[in-house]
Order: sequence, then structure tokens, then C-alpha cells
Amino acid sequence: MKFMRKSALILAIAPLVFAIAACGENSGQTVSTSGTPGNTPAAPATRNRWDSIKSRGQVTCGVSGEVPGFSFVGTDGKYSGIDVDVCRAIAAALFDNPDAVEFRNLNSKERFTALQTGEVDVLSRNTTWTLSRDTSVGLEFAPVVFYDGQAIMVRKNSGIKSLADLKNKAICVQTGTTTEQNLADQMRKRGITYKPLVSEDVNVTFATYTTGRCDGITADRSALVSRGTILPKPEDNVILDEVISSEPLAPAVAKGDAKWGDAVKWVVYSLVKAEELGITSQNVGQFAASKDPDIKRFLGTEGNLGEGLGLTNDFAARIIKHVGNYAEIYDRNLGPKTKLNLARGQNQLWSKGGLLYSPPFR
Ligand SMILES: N[C@@H](CCC(=O)N[C@@H](CS)C(=O)NCC(=O)O)C(=O)O
Repeated sequence: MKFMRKSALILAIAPLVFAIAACGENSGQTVSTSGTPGNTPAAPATRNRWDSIKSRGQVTCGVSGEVPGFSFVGTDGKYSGIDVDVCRAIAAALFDNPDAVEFRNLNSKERFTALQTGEVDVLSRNTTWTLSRDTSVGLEFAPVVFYDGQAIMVRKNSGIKSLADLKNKAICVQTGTTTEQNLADQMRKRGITYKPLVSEDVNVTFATYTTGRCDGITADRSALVSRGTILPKPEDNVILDEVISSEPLAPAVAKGDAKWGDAVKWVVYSLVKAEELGITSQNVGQFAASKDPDIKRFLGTEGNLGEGLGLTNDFAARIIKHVGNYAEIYDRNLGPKTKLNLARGQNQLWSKGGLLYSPPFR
């Protein structure tokens, strides 16, 4: 599936010219795309995306494929990660089949064009929700699935303890990201000169760091932890304590199709609500007989909330049965039993001091 990245921008609909802002307010650029169809040419973003997904029989989901715990392709070609599980949850809601997904690997520069052109139905790829992405880039964000912040990794033996110690040093960073912008902002604010070594490819970014050409590397903290696990000598590196930004990572769809956007939003809320209600993939069957009106509405044994989204009324039950609730997804991909071992922190339910909160299912 790695080949997908190369073909990611080759579209059946041609030629098209899109003004895109790769990652924020000042980064508008013009990209021209034309050529032959990719594997499964998807229709351009229309007002009835759900209908075209239905007739295709699977949802096309843009991921990175390069960030373990978020989206990663194993040696067996299988995708895993929290972002991948969000795609699978969407497929479960739509088709009662979590495998009805085609994944497309997209790097940071490619991801928004792929969404705008309709090559992917949804982007579930460690993408930070920002104002300009919401407006000029034309994205519609679903709820945040991982609250993150930007950090810096350095070699343990470098003596570097803070951002200030990186004065006049080289810092590796991936282009088309908020990471690149935040680093520039922070250094300007603090009056620190530095040498950014910029790459479009995450593997090049990290290889440049491991070969010693940069003194530090910056990314979302979760991505540093994640990619840190696959460095040649993980124990030789350390992530500095300083967190220099807020990175709320959320799935997104193209603007202009409220029905599809709502469906994706409520799939994400279902994961959070199920955790709140104590419903898991293991016990969801037992809840079918529940007399609690909240649970009945949530599982669709009463009312018709799903229909309002163009889904079946048991869409949330389908998701939980196949993919599990938010806690199950988190533990499986990022929790203590994984190499990442990321504490839930802000990604806890609101009732446990975190930021995850679902509006009522009513
Ligand atoms: N959250 C930030 C950064 C996202 C990002 O693309 N980070 C890089 C650094 S690890 C990455 O995930 N690259 C993976 C890839 O290009 O496939 C954003 O939305 O701009």
C-alpha cells in the first residue's frame, strides 16, 4: 500500500487547479493535478458523498501510514493505529464492516489536496485543527481524537536541554505542517536563530536526524514518541520537556457536505459516549436489553437518531461491536501495553479530568 503515496495526487478528474493553503494562513500555493486514475478513483467532493461511498461499498480514508500508534503499515501490509481505527469505526457505522476501508497514504503536503479533490472521503491523519484549515483550506473538522502539543527531540549526549540551547543549530522539521510554522514562531518570539532542515518525507526527516545532520528534530510530541520507537537506537534520544504549541488532532472532511460531515462527527462522538456509558466491544450485546433511555437511544433500540444522519439507528452499536470505545482504541494503540505507552492525560474523559466530551445523543 506504500505505493499509494506516489499515486495519491494522480486523479481521474483532470485537469484541476486548486489553490490550497498547505497548512495555514500564509502558505497558500497553487497545485495543478492531472493524469490517470489511481486505484479506486473517487468522485470529487460533492454534496452527497455518502451516496457515492454507498455505491462504492467502501470508504476511502487518507492516513499517514508512517506513524506507529496513529497510522502505520505493518510488515504484513495491515494498517493499525488510532487514526486507522477511526476509519474502521466509520466503515463499521456505514457498512457494519470495519474492513470496508481503502487506506491511502498521504504525506503532510498531499493530504489536503486529496480531500479537496475527493480522492479521499475523510482524512484521519494526525492533522491539527486550525482556523485557516477550517476556512481557506476548506476542511470541516470532526471532534478531536487526540490532544497533542509540539515538542523537540535531541540526542541525550548533546547537552541540549531547552529550545534556547538550539541557538545556531540545525533542526529537522517536516514541511506542510503546523510544526514548521510553530518552530518559526517560537524562535522568532524568543529571538533565537536556527537552521531549519526541511523535508516533505517523514522518513527523510528522521534519517537526516539520525545521521547527525541536525541537532534536534521537532514534531507533535506523540509523533516523536511514536517514531522514537523505530529509531536505530531509541535510548540515545530524549524528548525535551518544553511543549511549544497546542495540536488538537482531528479527522476532517471536505467542506460543503454537511450530511457526510455530521456522520463522521457522530462516529467520533460515539466512541467517547460509549466509554462514558461503560459500553465496550465485549459487553455491548448485554446492553441491548438495557432499560436506560440514554443507552437505548445510543444503541438505537429506541428512537431514530441514526436515520437523522443517513445511517441505521444502531450505527453506534455497530461501531462499538467492531472497533470498541475510545478507551479500547486508545489502549490498543497508545496505551501502557504498547511501545508508545502514552498516558491518557488530556485525552481522558471530561469526567476524569480530561478534555473528551460528547454532546447528548438525543
Ligand atoms: N499535526 C501537525 C503535524 C502533522 C505531520 O504531518 N507530522 C509529520 C511529522 S512525524 C508526520 O506525521 N508525517 C508523516 C507522513 O508524512 O506520512 C499538522 O497537522 O500539521
